[in-house]
Amino acid sequence: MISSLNKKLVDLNIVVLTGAGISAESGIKTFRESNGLWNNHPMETLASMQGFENNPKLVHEFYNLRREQLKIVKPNEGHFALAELEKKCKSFTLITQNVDDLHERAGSKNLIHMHGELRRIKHVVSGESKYFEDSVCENEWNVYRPDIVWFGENVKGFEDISSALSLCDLFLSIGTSSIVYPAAGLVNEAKKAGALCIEFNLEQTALSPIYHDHFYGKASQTVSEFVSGLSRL
Ligand code: BJW
Repeated sequence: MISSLNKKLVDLNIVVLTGAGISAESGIKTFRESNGLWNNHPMETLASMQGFENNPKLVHEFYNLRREQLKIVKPNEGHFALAELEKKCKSFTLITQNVDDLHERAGSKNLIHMHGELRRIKHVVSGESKYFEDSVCENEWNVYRPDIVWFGENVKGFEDISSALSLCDLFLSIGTSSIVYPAAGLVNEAKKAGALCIEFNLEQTALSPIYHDHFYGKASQTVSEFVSGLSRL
């Protein structure tokens, strides 16, 4: 299937979309699987402006805990393989839905956090965003919110995402359930540009039939093996 690209790796424009599955083996829970992050709460309570306005304490405590967790987790082979791939092709855009910072810690450079970042908070009135590693304390619960894209809010970097997709030869979707839009629909833009589209997951997703090829298994392994294979192109 890769040979159908008819190009050498140094000539390829690659776009990668990652989801919670790529960070699962680093110890960060996914959202929707059993024992996932949202098991104990309906997602609207934690991932919507209305949920935040109803209970800022609950929402800040949830994100404070996850910010603390970032201090102990590390990137895995899947993150490192993508950082290596970036050095070898013509252009590389990594679009992540993840709010952790494991891609940048693995060395990825051209990275778009389309759903925001755990290590940023945003002033609720001015919208000003700042880097923040600690816990938001009680006297600031109504002043700042996590700089995370919640349901009903616009995703970040969409212009850059669209222009990367318009040139794309190879589109890889890794560790996402393909349930949340507009991220799930990016594969359609890649296909319009004529890209070869490949999905990496533990199992089939609702959008698997759209992809040209699939690698089932743990991303740390399947992505590293795939990148090694591409390097021989
Ligand atoms: C492994 C693995 C291993 C595990 N190896 N794989 C109806 C139709 C279409 C759209 C909509 C609709 N109704 C509403 C919408 C829009 C809405 C939406 O899509 N809703 C759906 C639920 C239907 N989207 C939005 O609101 C977006 N904004 C938007 O559309 O703006 C325009 C607009 C403006 C005004 C009004 C309306 C629209 C914004 C979406 C923001 C999403 N934010 C979240 C929450 C962040 C908060 C937080 O972090 O706490 O981002 S949702 C959550 O899901 C998070 C994730 O980034 C996102 C995607 O999840 P992901 O990464 O796919 O994780 P999982 O858990 O679902 O899947 C993990 C996968 O990994 C599984 O498949 C496993 O098998 C696999 N896996 N281990 C490989 N080792």
